[in-house]
Amino acid sequence: MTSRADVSTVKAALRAQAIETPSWAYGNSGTRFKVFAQRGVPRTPQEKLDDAARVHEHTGAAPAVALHIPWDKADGSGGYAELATYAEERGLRLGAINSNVFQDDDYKLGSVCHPDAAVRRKALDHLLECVDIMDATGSRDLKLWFSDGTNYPGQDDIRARQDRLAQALSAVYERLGDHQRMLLEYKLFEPAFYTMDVPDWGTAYAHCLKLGEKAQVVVDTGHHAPGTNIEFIVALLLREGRLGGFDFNSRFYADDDLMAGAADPFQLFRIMYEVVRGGGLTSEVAFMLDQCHNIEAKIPAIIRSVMNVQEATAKALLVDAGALAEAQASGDVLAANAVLMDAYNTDVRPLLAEVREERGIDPDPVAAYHRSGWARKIVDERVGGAQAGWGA
Ligand code: PSV
Ligand code: MN
Ligand code: MN
Repeated sequence: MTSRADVSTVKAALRAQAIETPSWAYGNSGTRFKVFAQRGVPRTPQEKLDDAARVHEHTGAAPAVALHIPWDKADGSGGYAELATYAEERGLRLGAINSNVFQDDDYKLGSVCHPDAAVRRKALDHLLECVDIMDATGSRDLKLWFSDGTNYPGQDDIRARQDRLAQALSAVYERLGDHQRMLLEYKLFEPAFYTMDVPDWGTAYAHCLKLGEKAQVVVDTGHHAPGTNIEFIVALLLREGRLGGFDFNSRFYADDDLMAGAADPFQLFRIMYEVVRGGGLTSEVAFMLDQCHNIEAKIPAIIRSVMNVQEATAKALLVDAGALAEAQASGDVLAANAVLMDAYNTDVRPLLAEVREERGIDPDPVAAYHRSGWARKIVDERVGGAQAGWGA
């Protein structure tokens, strides 16, 4: 007896999936060598939301936009509440608030792990301000990524830095409202090259465990050593109830921030299979993109990324769970692997086209975007684009 998921269940799950896009992906970005500025990019947080609304219109699957503070500062009269209303009027909501304690000169030796208490205080104040912003925007998630670390053995005390980190996290945790969460992101290396203070999922998990259930780990797919089995991490965190979300992107070498599913669609499928298997296809797991489009057009690249996540999800949903369980129980290694590969090798594009048509969307979102004339309109109307944040 097999139990291949029926098409209507798969379609319902695909219709329910929401992928959050990052405000910074709409702006200009680049490497430390050069930012190739594109014409027509947003100059304000509002214009980023205008572009995000196009992505949602053409995919039906990108209703939330993550902000990065202070790149998306909204300190005008209506402030962040007004920005939230602006989003709502465009069929969007504001998603995770990303803190930024990595761009000031003060943070040369770290932020919340800095040896100087005054710098730690400044960083903590920013994190607390981010929770104030969440109150105004109605955002559920505070995303914490720390560039903190050291470059040389002996530069600072590894254990003391963990103590400082724990103190700051605990102060932020205490400030969270009942329905707010903190998502702690880890990164193997860069900008620090000897130790990062949150280098891996284990460190993030250990801190989250001590803090409580509102502290969850976020998996940025670009933040691992080559060859790391990310789906194992995902399976484990989900099993422990600590997978808060994803920052999806692709990497060939390190933190490349290319489009999700571009470098290794098979890995994305394996990750999404573990999500489905672990019951993680719910709003408790935030499916976010964290990408930079340095040389390609931004809006169609974000549409493509959303579609890539959808395709990996569709394939994961098509895995014949019954056949897989049977093969696994009987120790039939090849048959078990074949069940997974059958799902991965299914062309799900017609299925996703149907899902789009059923909700009144063009089955080909990229083509529909190109036909819409939006790309021309923003080049004509927007003069002088803003940087995504890096180097701004
Ligand atoms: C760090 O590399 C990171 O992935 C963090 O999520 C930051 O918030 C983001 O990049 C900024 O682009
Ligand atoms: Mn990230
Ligand atoms: Mn990153």
